[in-house]
Amino acid sequence: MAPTSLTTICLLVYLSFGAFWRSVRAKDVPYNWEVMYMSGAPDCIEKDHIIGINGRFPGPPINARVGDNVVVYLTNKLHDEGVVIHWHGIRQLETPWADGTASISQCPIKPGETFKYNFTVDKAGTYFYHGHLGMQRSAGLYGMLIVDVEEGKKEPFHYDGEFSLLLSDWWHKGIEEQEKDLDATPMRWIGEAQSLLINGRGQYSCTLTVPANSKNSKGVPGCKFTGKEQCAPNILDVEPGKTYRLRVASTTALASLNVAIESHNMMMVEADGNYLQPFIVKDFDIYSGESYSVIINTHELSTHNYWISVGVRGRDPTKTARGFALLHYKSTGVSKRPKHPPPATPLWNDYARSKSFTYKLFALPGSPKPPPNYDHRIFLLNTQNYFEGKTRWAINNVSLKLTDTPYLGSIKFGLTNAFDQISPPETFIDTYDITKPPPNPNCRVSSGVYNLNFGKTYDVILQNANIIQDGVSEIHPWHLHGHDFWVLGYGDGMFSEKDEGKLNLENPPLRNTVVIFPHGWTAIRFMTDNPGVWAFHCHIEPHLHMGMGVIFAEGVHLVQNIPKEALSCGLTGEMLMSQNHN
Ligand SMILES: [Cu+2]
Repeated sequence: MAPTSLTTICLLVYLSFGAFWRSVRAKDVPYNWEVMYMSGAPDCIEKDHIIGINGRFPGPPINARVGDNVVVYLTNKLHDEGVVIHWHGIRQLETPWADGTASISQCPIKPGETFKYNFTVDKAGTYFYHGHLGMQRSAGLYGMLIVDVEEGKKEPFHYDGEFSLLLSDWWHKGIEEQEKDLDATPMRWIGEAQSLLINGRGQYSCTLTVPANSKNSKGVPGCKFTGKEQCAPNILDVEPGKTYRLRVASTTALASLNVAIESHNMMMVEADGNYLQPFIVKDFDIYSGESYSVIINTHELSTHNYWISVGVRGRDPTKTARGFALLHYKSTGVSKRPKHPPPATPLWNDYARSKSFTYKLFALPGSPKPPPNYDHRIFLLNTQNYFEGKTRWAINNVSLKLTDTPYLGSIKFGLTNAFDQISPPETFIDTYDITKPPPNPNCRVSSGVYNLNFGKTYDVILQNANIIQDGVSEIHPWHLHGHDFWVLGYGDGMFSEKDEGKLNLENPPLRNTVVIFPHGWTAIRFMTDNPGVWAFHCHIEPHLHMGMGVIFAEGVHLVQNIPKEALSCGLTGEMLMSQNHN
């Protein structure tokens, strides 16, 4: 036998054995989910048109291990609207069609239809899932997604038990009305949330901060709970002298949050599924789209219970009821009220405090380092604008409008009529004054995409600016699909050459969501190593609704095996129909 044939046979044996081995190790984690409308009172106020899964709000958690295939058969039981679910933080390597972004990775699942999501979870961490069509996330379509390390492997920190806290903000007005208001001329702002929810529970009409038979200074009565009410707070049962991991994720529509636990320090150990250089805090900020794990040590001896409190930062918090959970020591009675009032949330507009926390986030030594140089750099200026009298958010003066055909299909099959073929600009004029409202408030609306070169290193400099109102700039948490990125740095004002030396190439944290502070910039670096079409957008639901995002396409020609069901709408739908007839 010629040596080449022998090599070929060995390779084939090796490949098939490799495939066999993978299929033995990888476990399918199947879920059958029905997305449906529900009514309920998550913050003690009855509301209908909550979007839940299998009769639950928030949706059921997914628990998997690294290497598992998560398989979700998602049936749309909504009456007259489509649905998709995005698996936030999962990179979807080789399965870009399972990213769950309507108009980008797939068509909305039609009422009555079932779509099979099937993807591998490749990295341990704290993730969540949520709706990614219109403002369905805001209506309650979300849940936790926890990925544990492989069997026999260990996390780089120890804990005896764990809890998940999924944070959200809650409006009494339904999303249909909110969307209508945002699209009105002039725009009617949705206002601040009525309450904050922890694992879908909050209190609006009563308060936990005073005993049941009294009222607080604003006249709000103390809550009377037996514990069975939907809006009764979460209780975390802990034992004295133990170590716990709290997995905290924020899926808020708008609010930036701060989390504190009375009389317990927290050690930050994980952000967005990546390990941090641990550091100790008394409280921490979390923006929409972010997740953290913190480690707490319970007291050796405790005769009472403690509040976990969540409050709003970066926006006026006075209209939004804070969220509370109870850290219950099993050594005490569960009904025993905490001795002290809940920890106060730091002043909402103390941005220096927010920055000092954010600037302390570094990667755990041994984490992947960024390439030392970039191949391409894109500057994205965030502005608030008008288009035909409607308020929009724009990036380099272009406001995103999605199309009916998923980009993944239209780019893969060269359907150039499906979206605007002119790509948005990769930079903006360097004389732009970010401290002032836009000189020309009108922007362009486009469905164009950024075509990124495959296999390269990209920098994105997110530049924040003043909104239409004088002297105001807002916080925006930007989330990238399909990738983690290194956060190289932040700064105030306009990014310039002098900031180049400030970029951290040594131990920048890897994340999938990063904040830009008012009138400031944030620099990130990532590799275009994941063929697909990926959204990069502000995670504030109404901002995205008003166009605050961009579309990155990379290596789409390499994408294989897109299920037909993902493309059964718009021009790809027509293409599939005509193929069926041939
Ligand atoms: Cu935003």
